[in-house]
Amino acid sequence: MNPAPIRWRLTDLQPRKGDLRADALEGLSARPRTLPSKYFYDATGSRLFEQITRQPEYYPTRIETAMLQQHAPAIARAIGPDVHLVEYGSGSGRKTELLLEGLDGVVAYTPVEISREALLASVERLARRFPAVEMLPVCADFTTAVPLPEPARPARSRLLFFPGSTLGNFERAEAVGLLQSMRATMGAGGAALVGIDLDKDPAVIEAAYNDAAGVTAAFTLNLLHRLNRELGADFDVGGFQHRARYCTRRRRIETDLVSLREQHASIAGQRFDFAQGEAIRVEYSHKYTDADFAAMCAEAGLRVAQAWNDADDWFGLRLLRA
Ligand code: AVI
Repeated sequence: MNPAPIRWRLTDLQPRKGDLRADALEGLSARPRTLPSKYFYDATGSRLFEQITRQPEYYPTRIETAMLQQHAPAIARAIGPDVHLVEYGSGSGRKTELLLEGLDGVVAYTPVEISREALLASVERLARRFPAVEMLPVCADFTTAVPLPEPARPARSRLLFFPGSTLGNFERAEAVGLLQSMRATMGAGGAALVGIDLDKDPAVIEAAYNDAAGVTAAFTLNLLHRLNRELGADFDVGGFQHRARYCTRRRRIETDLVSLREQHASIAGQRFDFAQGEAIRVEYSHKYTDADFAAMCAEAGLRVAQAWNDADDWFGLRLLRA
């Protein structure tokens, strides 16, 4: 017997993946020096991130997954039937599956993802598992407003799913901009389900970004390996160290690559000198209080319609409406 046909249609908005060379030269010339965290996710970085999510110290993925399992019925009740589920990023699997299983009749699923390979891989897998759901992947940069494809069978509403506290990797003004474009995308009657990491004991947070197995350190240092591989740079990666510290005032993990000695590296013929102890800022991971998050939503014209926290108040799911 032939397998059931897989119903899916790709919309390719041909996003620019960014310009690694120009961004690296600009960031390393700035003071303090920076490299954008979006460049973490090449094939090696994506694999290392998956490994991070399985480290005992990295609580967000574990807790959020358990919360989705527990609250899927309440989320389904709040959303109603016949929904077009839209996910920012191409869902690493289990969390998306929990929603596709738990919501009441998902008409279509649209992951919005900049990497075509990651997008197609996740859709192929989910299409087999959920043959009744029309798969409408969009290859695009979700930080810009994304026009969504219309499902063959009309949906009653859209639910935007933005898990993992990925919002926390954006600086506040960018995060508000992203919430604003989510509001435009979800449309009248739509909602967004956003995962947010909550402010807590700094020791717990710092441990999550400094796992004992050193996976997060390898993930961060991969950025320099990537510059060597793709731009022919000559960083001595062993001469740099991963450092992730929680800034309680700004409520964010600040991750740096710290030069262990005086050294230099060249990229595309341009030389960069590093003093001993000099840092390259590579990532922020903001943590939220209820008041912070509600204020950001209000600035974006959204309100928190429902909120779920785990028993320790470490992680939250927020259902947002216009
Ligand atoms: C993807 N993002 C939400 C992760 C975080 O927790 O900020 C990325 C990460 N960086 C280091 N560990 C995990």
